Amino acid sequence: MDKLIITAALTGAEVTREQNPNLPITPAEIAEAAYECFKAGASIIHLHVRNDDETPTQSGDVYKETISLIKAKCNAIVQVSTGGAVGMSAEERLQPVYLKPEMATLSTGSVNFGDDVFMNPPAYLKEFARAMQENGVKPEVEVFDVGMINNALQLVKDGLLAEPLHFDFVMGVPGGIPGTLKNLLHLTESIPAGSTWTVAGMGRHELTLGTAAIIMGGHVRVGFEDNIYYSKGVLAESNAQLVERIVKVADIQGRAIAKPDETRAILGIV
Ligand code: KMH
Ligand code: ZN
Repeated sequence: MDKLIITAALTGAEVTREQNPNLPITPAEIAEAAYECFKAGASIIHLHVRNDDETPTQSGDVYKETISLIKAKCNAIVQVSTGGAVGMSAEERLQPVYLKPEMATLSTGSVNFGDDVFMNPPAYLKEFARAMQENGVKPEVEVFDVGMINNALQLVKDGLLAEPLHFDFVMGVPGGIPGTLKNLLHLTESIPAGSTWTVAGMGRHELTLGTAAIIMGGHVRVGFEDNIYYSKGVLAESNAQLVERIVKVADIQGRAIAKPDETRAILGIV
């Protein structure tokens, strides 16, 4: 089994300070949270940014500032979001890709997202994949439901994505695939041989599916974007606390943790 890649999803676009007062918002707060997660064992930082009033933004300038603050502290891989927030245009969402980060997310299908719809029509898929290809960015394919795997394979056929693919199974979003072990098994059996995968379980699914991934040879994403609780009814104190918890599970299972350069080697990031 490869060493375990831990991704820290620090802020997201939807969680508020009212829900968890420890949510990092400003570039400096996000960079500090990234550094704490790096020290705890995260090698990838899944990055969203916010305006000062907490609203989500895909501003290239805010991403640029945040990335440079993170890079000044550690060598974690920065994976920018191209999902942004529901309702944003393709142009808005693509802005951080032009900064040529090492990685970016690529959602390969539309999905109901709570009361909203996270729109990813076929034209977006092609446009986003092409932008990543042209800017030398490694995509992480975000799979909110099983049909999105096939959409990614179509992009491979179209010459817009290169194998081996790296998938993130985002499970337990209201409107997406439920966060069950049976579904995780089905997803892992539906991707091409040689692919790598990580799992982002929403809420209480973060720990159960993360534990399963550690045992199955997959990788794990944790953080406030997906889960604001440490245990039932108890808010997490920090993103790093969630990273520390999954590191403990990996230790118990005897799975070593990948450092950023080891993660680059596993994912073929040059
Ligand atoms: N905020 C969600 C609508 C991504 O980062 O690429 C989309 C999202 C996925 O968070
Ligand atoms: Zn995200």
